[in-house]
Amino acid sequence: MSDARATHGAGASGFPPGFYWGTATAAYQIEGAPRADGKGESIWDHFTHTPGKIARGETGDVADDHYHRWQDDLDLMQRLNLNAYRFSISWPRIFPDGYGSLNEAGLDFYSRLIDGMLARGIEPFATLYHWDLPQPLQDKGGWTNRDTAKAFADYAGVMARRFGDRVGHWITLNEPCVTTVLGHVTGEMAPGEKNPALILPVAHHQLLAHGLAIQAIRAESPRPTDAGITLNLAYIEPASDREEDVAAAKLFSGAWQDIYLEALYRQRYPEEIETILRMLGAPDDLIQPDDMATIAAPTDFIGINYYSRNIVRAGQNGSLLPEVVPASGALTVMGWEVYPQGLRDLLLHVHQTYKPPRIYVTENGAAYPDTLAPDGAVHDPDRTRYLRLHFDATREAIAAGAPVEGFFVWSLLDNFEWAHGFEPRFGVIYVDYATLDRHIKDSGRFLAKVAATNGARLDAE
Ligand code: IFM
Repeated sequence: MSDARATHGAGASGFPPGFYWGTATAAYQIEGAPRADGKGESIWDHFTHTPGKIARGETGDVADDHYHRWQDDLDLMQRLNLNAYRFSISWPRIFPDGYGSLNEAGLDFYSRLIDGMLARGIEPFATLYHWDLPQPLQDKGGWTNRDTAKAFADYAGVMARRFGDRVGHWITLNEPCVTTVLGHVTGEMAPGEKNPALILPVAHHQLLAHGLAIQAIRAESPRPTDAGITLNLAYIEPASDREEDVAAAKLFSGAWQDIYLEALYRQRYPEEIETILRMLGAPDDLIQPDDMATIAAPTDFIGINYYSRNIVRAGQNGSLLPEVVPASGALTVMGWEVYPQGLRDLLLHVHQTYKPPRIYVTENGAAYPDTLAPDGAVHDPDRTRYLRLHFDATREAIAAGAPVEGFFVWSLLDNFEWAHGFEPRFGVIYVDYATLDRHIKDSGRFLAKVAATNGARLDAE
């Protein structure tokens, strides 16, 4: 949104005045209520109820019961002094079949949620797709089917028409690379396909969906709006200077993230990556005239989700597939290396290479093994340290010119971490899954001080 608060450059704390301090969540990970008020089935409802897919057989059927506790959760955000909230809208709550008949009760839920944010001085950042594709669309091929992109644009247009008076920030897709690789190649995420030939079709149709949705949002929103996409970017380095490792890192980076960046900002797929992906089996007529121009239409911002660094080496024993070297050093519960300088360098790389008008860090955070003390406290110094280091890295990137205007911690609440179930706890608020009670962790109190001082109190405990 081209409003007056978008002033680039650092304020006294190192963060621009009006910087957005928020948390991020996703519908399937927190809402529960999978069939409430006419909601349709999503691929995650389906996948989690398929035996053997999720650790301990857990599902998001209840999750944090945010669908019924949203007012308390917004109150908690207010207690944390947050001025923004990145949430996702569940497509099958709005269109149970993915398209066609609109479910007004689903719209009402988000309408109340948005009003609740605004009443508390919290700016809504709505993500339209955080992986919960309506199952009826999956039954027609999901992201392998070009029609899914059109259905997504229709849904995006309806959202902008109905909520655009109150929502000024739209994120089309969250982390399309995860849908592509983990959903269609390794199969560890919904829909659980294991077919490398799907990489290019699934990536391309998601990007097309994004481009068509940007057009629809702009056409339908009743006021000028801020619209962009969120990518999950890792800081990728080769394991050595050996030619094979350098080539492996390039291939990994190409398939994981460069295809999205290059398509969005340069209207092309990196040639060598496209060649390899086509060799894996993409159809000849996949990319139709005007597709790349649609995908690369200018956006108002890029959202970057950053967690860690990946060191990549050539596949062992003659394998052509690059390998990620197991991380060492300070690791989170996910086995991810704590590498804050990667965030600074990535923000600067994206700024200098692709020049987006604005950048939001739309996710950053860490899972650690938290315990709830009898007095209700949760002492999580590792998470506080992780956040402090990444806030600082962001401040350094801003000082070096990156137009970063908001930071969303992943996550508000402990929640359903996809195939890992509930074990990894990412929240700055602890959820006692036996009672669903919430307890602000020490890291949440730290975030509250940072947000209240616009980053001047990074030393606060
Ligand atoms: O929980 C996920 C989220 O859904 C997308 N980004 C990464 C998070 C942590 O794995």
